[in-house]
Amino acid sequence: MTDADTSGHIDISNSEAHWQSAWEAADAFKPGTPNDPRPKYYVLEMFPYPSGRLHMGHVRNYTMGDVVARFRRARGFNVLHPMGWDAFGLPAENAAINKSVHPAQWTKTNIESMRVQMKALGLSLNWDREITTCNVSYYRHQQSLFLDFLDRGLVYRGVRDVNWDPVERTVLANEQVIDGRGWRSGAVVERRSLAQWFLAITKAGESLLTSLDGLKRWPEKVRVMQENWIGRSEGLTMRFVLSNVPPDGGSEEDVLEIYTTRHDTIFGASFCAIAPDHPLAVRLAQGNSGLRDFITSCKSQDTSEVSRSIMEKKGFDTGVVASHPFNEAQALPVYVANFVLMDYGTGAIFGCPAHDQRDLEFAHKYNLPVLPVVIPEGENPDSFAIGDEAFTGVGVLRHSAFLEGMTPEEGREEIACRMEDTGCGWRTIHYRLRDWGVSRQRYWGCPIPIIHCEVCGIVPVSREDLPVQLPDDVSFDEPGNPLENHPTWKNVLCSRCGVEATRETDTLDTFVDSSWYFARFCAPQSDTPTDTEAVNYWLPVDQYIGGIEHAILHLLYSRYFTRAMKETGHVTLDEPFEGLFTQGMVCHETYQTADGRFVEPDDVVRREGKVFFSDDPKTEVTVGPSEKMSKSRSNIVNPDVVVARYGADVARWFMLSDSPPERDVYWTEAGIEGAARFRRRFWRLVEAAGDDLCPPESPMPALEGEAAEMRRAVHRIVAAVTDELERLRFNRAVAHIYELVNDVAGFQEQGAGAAWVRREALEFLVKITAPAMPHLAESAWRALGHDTLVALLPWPIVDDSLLVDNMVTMAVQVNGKRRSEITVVRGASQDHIAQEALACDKVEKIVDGREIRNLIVVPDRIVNIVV
Ligand code: ANZ
Ligand code: ZN
Repeated sequence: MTDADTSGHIDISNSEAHWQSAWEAADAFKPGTPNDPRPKYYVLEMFPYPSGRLHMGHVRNYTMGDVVARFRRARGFNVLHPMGWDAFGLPAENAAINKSVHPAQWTKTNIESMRVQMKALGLSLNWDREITTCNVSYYRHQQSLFLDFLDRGLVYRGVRDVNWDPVERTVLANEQVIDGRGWRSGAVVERRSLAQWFLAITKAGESLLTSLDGLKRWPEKVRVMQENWIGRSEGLTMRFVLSNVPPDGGSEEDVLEIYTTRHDTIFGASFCAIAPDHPLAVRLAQGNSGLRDFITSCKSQDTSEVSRSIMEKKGFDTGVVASHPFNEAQALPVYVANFVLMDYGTGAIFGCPAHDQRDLEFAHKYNLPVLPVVIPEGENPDSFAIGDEAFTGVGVLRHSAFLEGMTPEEGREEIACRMEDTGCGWRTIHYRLRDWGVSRQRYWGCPIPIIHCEVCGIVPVSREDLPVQLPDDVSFDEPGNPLENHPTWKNVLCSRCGVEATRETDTLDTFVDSSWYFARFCAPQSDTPTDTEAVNYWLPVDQYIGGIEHAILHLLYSRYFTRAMKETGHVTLDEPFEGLFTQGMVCHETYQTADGRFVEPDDVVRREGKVFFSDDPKTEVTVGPSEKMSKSRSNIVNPDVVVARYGADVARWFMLSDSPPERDVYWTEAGIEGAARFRRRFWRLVEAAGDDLCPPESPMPALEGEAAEMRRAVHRIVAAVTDELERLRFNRAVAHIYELVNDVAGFQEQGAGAAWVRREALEFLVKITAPAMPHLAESAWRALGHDTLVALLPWPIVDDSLLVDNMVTMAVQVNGKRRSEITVVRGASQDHIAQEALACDKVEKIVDGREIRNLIVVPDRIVNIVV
């Protein structure tokens, strides 16, 4: 082991690896059992997808988690800090197609290299709990959870439209559809209805919404995003009587049920519209080829929220009319319209163009009346007109019969009451949240443990036949799902009746894999999905840390899954993550040549304030703004290179020091150099102190003067760092550590007291720096004459009595008039205070050599001088 040469440099590569093996040998990060007397603390970073390489975002995320883990351990907690791999998913299949490597092999190789990278960062992880979601030892339990959910009705089979790539013969995720075409084939994507598996998340909508309030240690913005995603809407379902419906053999009364949240605008209604797949539309299309064509044309459109708001609103007048519920004389034409969705509300609306932008665009296109009924304060109801923009603000209801003069809210109440009285309408609650479709027509995912039997229908695989293992021998040469094309895997005997049947070839959405891994980490070897004692002890996760990009889906799914696991007896809580922290991104400047090509940071050189392309030093490059590091912008800094050059501690330090953890951090050469300088300075400080320290564990001598002051400062800084780390304000903790280094460097006192205080200061400094720069801390601890590991030591104990402010400010009066003030040590002698008071410039001037007739000291408050 070579900690340092005489020049103050540390042999980074050797000493970091050395300490990593020392920690491992000492089992330093192994959590205690549920019987441990210490309070538990579960800290978790969102586990990575094994893409093959860590990026700086990972480094930032895991460094923060590691600081929390090391800090909590030192503070006396029993800490669980595990790591694993979210290992199923598309990129592995793409690699199989493009590079002819089996997804399992590709994934395994990637995991191995990323694990090496993580270990080099010195993360204090419980590697013996590692979980890999593509291992059958994990997904077998997921299959049994699926069956438990199925038994409880939490899983069901339904039909939903999917994006179908006719060339690849596969279903595409929304993100894989670019401008209506398959991302790889370029083929025009079709919509197809497929039977799929769903998790009934909407049933938990209310609970998922109301519990958000209790998540006090979650960022406000994440709670708001989840709230919007769940999208609770309180409205009214109304029945409209239809006429002019072509006879179709049915005898039911023809009514249309619509859903609205703006029933106050009912007197501004000018049409009704139904979704292209509404049963009435389907029925009417049977005898109407024009309508049939229109419906088909709607099928090819994307139904995302954004595209629906910007796409052209189109409709087809069915000829059917609906009578206005409060004005039978008014007949509203019924359209089939492309902006009405079947799976929201009732799939039918009444349109009020004056107060809804989509309805307005529709009305303009089909020349429907635009009648404003909500009139803004101060406008004349008879002249107020709507142009290209609907009025969605508040105002007073006009042209509205019995609602005349009411506020919109009063109007809604009145309409709701009247409709409920007549039975023509009822109050309804809808959620924007959709049930979670978990079927993926993919190979590289957890097989869904279901058999399709012609006799019995859908048959769950019996428990004793679990796991359903993915076959290894698959071919990616043909388009489509390799499980569909596999000659034998698919064919099984029905476990109920014994006839030949087929397996479900869909696999589970990888979001399922990541919806319960945090529970599995509590007892990763358990032969049931969770171990009751372990989950009851470790859950909830005390601090979860990850990117804001997971603010909605992953977190919502995990919250739902936890509820479903509770219902099926696998856990006893609803909310899996007590504290959530979302860190900012790692950004870097971008460099572009004149022809628009992005150049990597390593390929530019700076000269005379300009930046050039290093391959061709005459070519100047344009420096663009700092943006999230990404391949497409070529502004990535490779963690391996940074760690090799500066060491893990420096990378970690920079990640923590430069900006608040929730904000983006801008990677700069100057920044990382600054971190490296600080590390050297720290080390020199420890080395240089050598002879000026008392021996370790010496008793504290009596302290006074500068030494006592220094000790006070040290304790105050340690208290501040403790507080900042409690609140995850890493950059502020770093700032305090800088301050302490400066204080220690500037402390030049000699003598027994100073030697003792200096040692205490350095030892505290080492311990409070250890969470961020754990390797440096160990080396420094050795240099201070110890042979223990900092990783196993408790946090410094702050002497609270040193934190109370010791100085007191007193006013100085001369002849009853306040003239000045002095700051003295609390409890200072009367003589000392008198001297200080008389020595003030102002006081001296006023006294001006006159005789002091009286001088009264009111301790800690005031000095009265009479001349
Ligand atoms: C009449 C009306 C008048 C509406 C007005 C809005 C403004 P939230 O709040 O998000 O729940 N709507 C209802 N079902 C729909 C569907 N399946 N497809 C498309 N739009 C639908 O939105 C409720 C409003 O969205 C409803 O209130 C309805 O239009 C529309 F000045 O009814 B409203
Ligand atoms: Zn059967």
